[in-house]
Amino acid sequence: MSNDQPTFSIPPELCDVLRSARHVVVLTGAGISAESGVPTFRDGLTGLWAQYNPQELATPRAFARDPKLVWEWYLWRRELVSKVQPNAGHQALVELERRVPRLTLITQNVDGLHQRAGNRRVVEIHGNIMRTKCFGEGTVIERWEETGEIPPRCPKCGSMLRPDVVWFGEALPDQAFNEAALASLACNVFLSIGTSGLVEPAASFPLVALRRGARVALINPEETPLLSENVDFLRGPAGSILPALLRETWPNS
Ligand code: BJW
Repeated sequence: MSNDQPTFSIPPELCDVLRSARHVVVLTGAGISAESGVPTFRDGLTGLWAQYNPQELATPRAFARDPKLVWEWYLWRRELVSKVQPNAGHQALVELERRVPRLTLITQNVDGLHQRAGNRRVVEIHGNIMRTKCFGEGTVIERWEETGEIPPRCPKCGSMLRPDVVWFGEALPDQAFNEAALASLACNVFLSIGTSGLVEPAASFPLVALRRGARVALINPEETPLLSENVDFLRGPAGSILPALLRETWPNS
């Protein structure tokens, strides 16, 4: 075998539990979109944006201080996301949705790639980069006049417009949070995929599932704080691990 092959083994017990699960929860983070060419959040930015730290741009304070900078950063990311395609990891989750009686796909990603891959129900806990809302009133805005002002202004109240994403210090959308929290309490299997597990409240969802007796697996090339003796660690890129997990769980299809 060549050295650059990912090395991972999938515990047969995980496949058994997955095969008979009534409710599976998947939590995804930036790592699942990395193989599509979307930089992860904690990787340094490249090119024009190399000098900035994403964690310092994704805050209401950064937007209030320099709205033009933050708006242009999101414009750059919107363009990037619109040019990339879902990868084998995203596709495997579409297949998983077909295989299990109930799948709750919770994503921290704002790139919409799960929906573009074909997952029907996606719980977006950090919003969606393609939507825009009013910074003053929080309402989603679909059309506005391009006057050359950056950021553009809300046609209803004149406040600045901003992307409809959740920044540090902001509350998650109620419905998405409730759905994610309830599913974590009720599932039989929880797969945490491509997330550093550093950002709350998402980082707590697999711990809730673990405490309630679910089988929890971590899919990531790197160790994360979730790793413990009670968690299956499938070490490697999601685009290889997820198709292998499906093949080994449902070998005859
Ligand atoms: C691969 C791979 C491959 C690479 N395959 N894997 C409790 C304790 C301490 C702090 C807090 C707490 N509760 C709340 C906080 C504060 C804060 C927080 O968590 N801070 C931490 C930094 C400590 N949380 C919040 O502020 C949240 N709000 C909140 O809790 O509100 C409470 C409230 C209630 C009522 C009123 C007001 C407030 C909001 C968090 C919002 C996070 N937003 C962002 C930006 C979204 C918009 C945007 O994209 O611009 O979400 S931050 C950023 O981090 C983004 C991500 O979704 C999120 C998570 O990152 P993720 O996905 O894990 O990415 P990375 O880059 O960290 O990791 C990538 C991983 O992939 C790595 O592990 C790689 O190894 C792996 N990987 N290639 C698989 N091929």
